[in-house]
Amino acid sequence: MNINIPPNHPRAKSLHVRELLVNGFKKGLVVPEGLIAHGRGEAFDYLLGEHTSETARVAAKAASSILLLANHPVISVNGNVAALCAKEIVELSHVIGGVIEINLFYRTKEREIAIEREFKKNKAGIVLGIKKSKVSIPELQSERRRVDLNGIYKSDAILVPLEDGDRTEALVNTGKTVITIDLNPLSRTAKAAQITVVDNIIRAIPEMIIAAKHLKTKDKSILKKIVEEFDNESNLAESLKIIQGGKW
Ligand code: PTJ
Repeated sequence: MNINIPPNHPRAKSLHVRELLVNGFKKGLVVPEGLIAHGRGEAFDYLLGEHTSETARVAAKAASSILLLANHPVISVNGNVAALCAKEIVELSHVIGGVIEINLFYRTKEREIAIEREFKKNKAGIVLGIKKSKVSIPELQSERRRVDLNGIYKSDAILVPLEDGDRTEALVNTGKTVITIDLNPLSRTAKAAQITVVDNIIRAIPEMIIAAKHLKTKDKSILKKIVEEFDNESNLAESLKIIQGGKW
């Protein structure tokens, strides 16, 4: 059943996003736990005023700069990401010249195939993470430890949106530059990553695409300066202030 959301409903946008998740669940992309994770994100989004803050925009710009500067940038995707913004992830991967790799917490062959199909439907080139890999990230016990030799394993910068804390910390420990998108500025992932975009992924990825398209035309020294001037701790503190002050 697809519900009819009246366009003038005060929470129309948020209800549409819920429908994307529910449809993703029905298509076998999203796990039930993914719906719970979305609920948590939604609560923070409500407190952030459901729009992209200037603080998030600064982080998105730094994130795009890192990905453009990297030799081997990778975007790691899970079920929620596939359901919410597969098309936009594909566009971002093209702009930054990066690779998409499926990496699931609740890993099953069926989900990997369904998620790969979703990205291919949206014109992705190679989607890694399907074949059983022999390489893994040290320190991790879960199914997420297995990574592709030509993807996350050899990446120097990696975007891991909606990620769990253990894996983010393990990735940081490998020496890679880790970027995340997380609506919760207090999460372990938000604190461990070098760059955290505190925004809803449905707005953050389009923001990163705009920034990357613009920055791609600039000299590398400008991108390096943007990265040097970015401070994740104070950026997170700014997002917390927005939540506490309700000043959106
Ligand atoms: O598809 P799988 O098997 O890899 O599983 C994916 C989930 C999301 C279920 C898994 O990674 C998980 O359990 O994630 P966590 O640990 O609940 O973390 C998700 C984080 O993303 C939380 O901090 C949420 O606040 C945040 N979040 C949820 N929805 C959004 C979001 N951040 C940005 N945009 C969202 N739409």
